[in-house]
Amino acid sequence: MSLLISRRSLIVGAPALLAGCDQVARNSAARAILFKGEDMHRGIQRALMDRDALAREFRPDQRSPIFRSNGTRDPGTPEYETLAAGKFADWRLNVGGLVARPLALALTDLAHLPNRAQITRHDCVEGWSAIAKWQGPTLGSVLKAAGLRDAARYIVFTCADLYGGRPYYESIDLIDAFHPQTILAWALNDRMLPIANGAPCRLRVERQLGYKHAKYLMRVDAVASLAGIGKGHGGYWEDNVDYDWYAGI
Ligand SMILES: Nc1nc2c(c(=O)[nH]1)N[C@H]1C(S)=C(S)[C@@H](COP(=O)(O)O)O[C@H]1N2
Ligand SMILES: [Mo]
Repeated sequence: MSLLISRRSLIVGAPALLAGCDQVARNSAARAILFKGEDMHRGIQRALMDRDALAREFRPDQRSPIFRSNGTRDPGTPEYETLAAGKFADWRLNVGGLVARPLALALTDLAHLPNRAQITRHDCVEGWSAIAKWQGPTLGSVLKAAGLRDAARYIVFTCADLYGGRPYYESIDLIDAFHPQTILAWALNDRMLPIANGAPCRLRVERQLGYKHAKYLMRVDAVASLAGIGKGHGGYWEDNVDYDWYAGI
């Protein structure tokens, strides 16, 4: 394992390629820690992929005429209805868990953090794709503001909706959390995120399949382990069906 990881770092870890990336997950020592405790299969799969590579970005004219919705199209709970009726002015994204400074961020706070806009292709496991422009603060900038504690290994996203009666949640590791294209999107194609697509804020984690892109975000928590969350497999589909936790594309 460690041999694979350090060889991979030698091949792709050229400093020029990594300029501007966060250091936390960008060296072999950090990777060795991140992979510790994971099963061999998962660790090797991830070690062999170029986790730092950027997802392809497209031109504005390549965008899909419509960006469809999938899964929950409206959480419809009384709490969510109240937030939506107030145009999400009272919504707060709570950032907590293994952080030094828990945060409660309003939409205006998200807009004032370092934002990134990107035109990317969304790939759903069910076999459809669509290209759209997304904008929001990088998750990395939010986590830096909160100050990750050393024990943090995963970021867990808690959503406002139940899908099929069960809470939707997702999780990613720190490599994806600090990937420069991983953003908390509040805008889709230059407009506020529609309810069907996860208003007021959803995750974009561009190197993974659609089900990882949690919509209707309410909480972002740093954790040391996924064991105590849901049924312990790290996400709605991972727990309730048998989808892979790491859905790399
Ligand atoms: N909270 C929540 N997030 C979710 C889902 C959901 O049902 N609830 N569906 C997932 C799936 S399977 C896909 S393909 C995308 C769809 O995003 P869209 O509705 O903007 O097309 O959201 C993902 N995130
Ligand atoms: Mo999906």
